[in-house]
Amino acid sequence: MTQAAPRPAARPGRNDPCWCGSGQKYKKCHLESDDHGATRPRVRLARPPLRPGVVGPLREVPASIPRPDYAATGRPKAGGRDVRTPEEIERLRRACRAAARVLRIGGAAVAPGVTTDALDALCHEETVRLGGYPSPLNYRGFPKSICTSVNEVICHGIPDSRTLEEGDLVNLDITVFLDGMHGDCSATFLVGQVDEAGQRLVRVARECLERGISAVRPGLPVSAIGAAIEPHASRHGFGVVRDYCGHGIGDTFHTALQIPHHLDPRARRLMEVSMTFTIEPMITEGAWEAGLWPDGWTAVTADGRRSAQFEHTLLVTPGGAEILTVE
Ligand code: EYF
Ligand code: CO
Ligand code: CO
Repeated sequence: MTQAAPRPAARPGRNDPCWCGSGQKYKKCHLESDDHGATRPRVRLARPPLRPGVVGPLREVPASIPRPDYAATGRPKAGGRDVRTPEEIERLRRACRAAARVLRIGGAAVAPGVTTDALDALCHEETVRLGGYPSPLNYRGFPKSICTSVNEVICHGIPDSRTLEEGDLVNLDITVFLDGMHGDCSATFLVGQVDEAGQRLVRVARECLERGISAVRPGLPVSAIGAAIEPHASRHGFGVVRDYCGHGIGDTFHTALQIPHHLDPRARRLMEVSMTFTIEPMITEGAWEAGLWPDGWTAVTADGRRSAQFEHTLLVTPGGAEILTVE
C-alpha cells in the first residue's frame, strides 16, 4: 500500500492541485469535504488516511448465469414495487440466503496481509458457484463484485491491491442476484487486534441495526426505524450517516423506497406486510458528514474518523420483521 498524502496545515488554493495527489484541482476534489471537517474540532488521527490502491479488471460471470438488466449497460431500469407476492418472497429468500453465505465466507478470510481484491475474488467465485450474479458488478458502472469499506470509508469502497493491516476495520457488503431477486447484507470485521474504541464502534453499529429491525412494524412510518437507531448512536457519542440510506429491494437492487437511519420525520411511507427493504446504518466515530473520493464511488467520513456498518434484507411480517439474509 502507498502512504496517503497527509492533509497539509495550510490548504491549497482553489485552483491548485489537491493535497491528496489525485491530480485534480483542489476545488474539484477535497475542498468540499475539508470544509465539512472544518466545522468541527480537528482530531489527530491515529493512522494515516486511506489511499486508493490499484483496481484490477472486471471479473467474468459464466454466460449460463442469469443476469440483472444492467449487467451489460450499467444502467438499471427505474422503479420496482416494494410489496412482494409469496412467490417473490420465496425467490428473495434464496437470494438472501446465498448473500449471507457469501458474507460468512468472505468474512472468514479477513486477516492482516489479505488484499481487498482477494476478498472480492473469493466472494465472486462463491456467488457464481451458487449460480448467482454479484449484483454490484457494473451496477451504475461499479467495477467490482463486492464493496470493501476500510476504516474511514463509509460505503462503496472498491476492492483493490491494498492489503488489510492489523487494527483495520473492514466492511464487506455483499449482494447476490439469484432467482431474479437481489439479497443484500453486510458486516464489519476486525482485522487482527483492534483498539477498544474501534471495537465499541463496531459493537454499537451492530446494535443500531438490531434496534432498527426491532422498530419494524406494519402501520408505522419508516421514520420509526431511524428514530430507534439515532438515539442509540448518540448515547455513545457516535454519528449516523445521512447521505446514504437503506432501500427497497427485490427484483430491482434499489427501489424508490428510502429508509433513513437518522430521525427524519419526512420519511412518512407506512410499512406494510410483505414489504421488503434493507436497513444498513453507517455509524461514525465523529462527524456524520460524508465526502467522496475522486473515483466518484468511495464515500468517506468528512473528518477522517472511522465508520462501521451492518446490513440485512428484511421482510415486514404481521408481527414485525423477518431477517431474510440468514443461512
Ligand atoms: C453512481 C453505486 C453507485 N449501491 C448501493 C452503486 O445498497 C448497497 N449496499 O448496501 C449498494 C451497493 C452498491 C451500490 C454497489 C455499487 N453501487 C455506488 C456508489 C455510487 C453510485 O453512484
Ligand atoms: Co449492501
Ligand atoms: Co444495500
